[in-house]
Amino acid sequence: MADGVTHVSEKAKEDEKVEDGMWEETFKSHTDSKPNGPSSISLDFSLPGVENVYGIPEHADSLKLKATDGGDPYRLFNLDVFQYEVFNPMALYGAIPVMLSHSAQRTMGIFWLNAAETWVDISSNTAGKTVFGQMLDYVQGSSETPQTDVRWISESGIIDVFIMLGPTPTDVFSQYASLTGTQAFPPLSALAYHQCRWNYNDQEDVAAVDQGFDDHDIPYDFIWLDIEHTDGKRYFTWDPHKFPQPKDMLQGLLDKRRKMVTIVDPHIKVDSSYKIHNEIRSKGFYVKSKDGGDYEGWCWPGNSGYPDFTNPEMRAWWASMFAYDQYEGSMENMYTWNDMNEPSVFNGPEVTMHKDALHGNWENRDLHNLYGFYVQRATAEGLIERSGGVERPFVLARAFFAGSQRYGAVWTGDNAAEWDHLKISIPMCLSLGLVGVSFCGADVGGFFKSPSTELLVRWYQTGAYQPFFRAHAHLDTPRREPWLFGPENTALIREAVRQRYALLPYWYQLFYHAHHSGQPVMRPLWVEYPQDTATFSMDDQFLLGRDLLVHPVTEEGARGVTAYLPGKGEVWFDVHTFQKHNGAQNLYIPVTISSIPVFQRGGSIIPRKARVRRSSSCMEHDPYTLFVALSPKRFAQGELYIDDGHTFNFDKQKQFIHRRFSFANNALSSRNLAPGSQFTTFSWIEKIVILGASKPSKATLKTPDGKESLLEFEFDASMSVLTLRKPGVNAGLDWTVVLQ
Ligand code: NBV
Repeated sequence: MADGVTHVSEKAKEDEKVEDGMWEETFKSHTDSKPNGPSSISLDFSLPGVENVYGIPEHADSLKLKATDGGDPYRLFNLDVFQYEVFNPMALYGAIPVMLSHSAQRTMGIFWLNAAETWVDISSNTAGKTVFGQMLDYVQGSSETPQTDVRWISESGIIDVFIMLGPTPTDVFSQYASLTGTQAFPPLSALAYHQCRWNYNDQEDVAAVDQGFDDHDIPYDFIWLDIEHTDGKRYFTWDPHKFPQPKDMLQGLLDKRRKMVTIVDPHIKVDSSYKIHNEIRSKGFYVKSKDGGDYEGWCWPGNSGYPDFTNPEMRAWWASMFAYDQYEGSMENMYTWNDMNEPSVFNGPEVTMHKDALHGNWENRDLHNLYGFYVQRATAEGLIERSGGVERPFVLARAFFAGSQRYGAVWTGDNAAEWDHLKISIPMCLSLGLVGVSFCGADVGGFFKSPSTELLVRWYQTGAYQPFFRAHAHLDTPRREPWLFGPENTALIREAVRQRYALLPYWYQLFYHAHHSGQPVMRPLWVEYPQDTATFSMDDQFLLGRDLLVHPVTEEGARGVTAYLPGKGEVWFDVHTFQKHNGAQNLYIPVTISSIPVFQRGGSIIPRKARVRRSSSCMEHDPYTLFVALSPKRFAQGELYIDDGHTFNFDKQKQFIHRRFSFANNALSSRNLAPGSQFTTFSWIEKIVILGASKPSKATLKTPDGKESLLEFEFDASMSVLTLRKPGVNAGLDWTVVLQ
């Protein structure tokens, strides 16, 4: 008996240990009261035949996810992480609980719809096996089928899972889009170049930087103001000394057809003389602490409240604050940046909100990863409303969740001016694209620290071919506007930015498709070559749409890169030299500091605008050059999409032009892809460059009115490039060019 008693009391102690932290948990000086007790949900998935899984951003890791057995799982919990490490499964600013699996046979997706803290464990029976080991298995006829097992664990909520069966990558993208929506179609200018730093100091500084771009002949569309532009970190206000006349400043930009972004963070200064705070408090719109009072934490403004963005009434009120008469000094060329929307709480556990803080009846624990999503949503709705529903918004956010693509762009947060951070920007944006978020970018130049000139140049060259293209820098770093590194480097940066502007018609078309069908803009190669196992784990190159392959130089001191050109029987053309290369091969490309290796797929037609101007909107009516890259069978196809570049009229009134270009049987034609749509453009076709061509004896332009005219042309026999001069036909009309 005595023995038994001892036994029981020891067991009780054991139980207590096990239960430690289950009903109340302490983390550093923080206590999580766990009023509903311990909870968690979990489900295991076995994926037979699968060796490759992708997605579940945001992590600074390779595109192909790693087996985590033995190590930390991938964590999904929106956090403001200071100086994050690369190649690490730790949680970052955003969370999209969507994983894709891919094999040569099929692509599938798992959408684990849960916004609580989530962990994903991956194990694989082929992980860790060398290629030799795998070959040995194959030769010996090992009967073991490759398999990946995935365990999802969330702290609270219910099991709500969607399996997207594919079987193709395209199918998975549209299946996922049908659940969470597609990429918002951004204003065209948002796809151009953005100049940011923490901070542009005052109106004079903004004017000088703006002028610097003109003096150095570098286009840009947006200049950004970080937190220092406000009156004491009170968002929706301006520092009265540094920015006394915001409208004059905005008008100055407008006159040059340029725009501005100001930051509006979701932490609100607790200050009874601040209108925004008073209204939120009096309407009861703040998140509440577990005791029922307004939840308060430290952030930039000092003591701050956090509006409850999960409340639709709160969001409607927040949206109304962007009206021109509410947000004083704002104008139609001013857009918004939502930073710190994880939310960041400097004195909170892990620099975020306490899990027992309350959003109505919901604990933050249950919906934590959705907070940032709702901040961006309310802001985007505000920008739409201020224009009476006419204008498309542009909002950049740091935290995000599944579906955030509907409200704007995201960026990869506070990276560093290091080569590894430049490299990781590729898999980070590719992972986001796979799960719906096409509009992604990384701070060009790196946020923390100061880049070497070579790194800065390489970053511009890489960023010019990533969806969201913005330079940004920490407050404590030396200035780094593009012209501060000597004329040669200015020229290199100018060239990278100009390449971006020339390609804007193609970027715009890709975003139009992302908006329509959920297909990613920036794609891993396996999306287009699903059976080519050589493409399954590439972190250093990517496709833009189907037709451009980019292998930026991301190695310090590089003298060459090896790009993999996919597609047996296909050809690829170097877009700079027009040299033709066969797929599928590993191609060594010698590089200099000016090289940005980009290839156009034989069989495609890409529209560009060749004239350099101050901003994208200055290029609106400029003519197009068509680059026709012929397949080995002398065939090519492409598209052109045009609308006003900024309103919803493309959707509501079908005001757009969508053309199909086809080259076949020695004739190139333009046909309407969207009968019933209406739009007129001043732009015309200025030049047609045909790669992989042979020399014709004549080129005739035919229009539907029966008119025929001979076109001047040049033929470069060494490169097989045929250039047709001035077809001069309007870009919205039917036409055919016949080569004889
Ligand atoms: O608002 C200041 C910065 C901003 O520049 C950066 O882009 C954000 O990611 N912000 C973070 C807050 C402080 C960073 C140390």
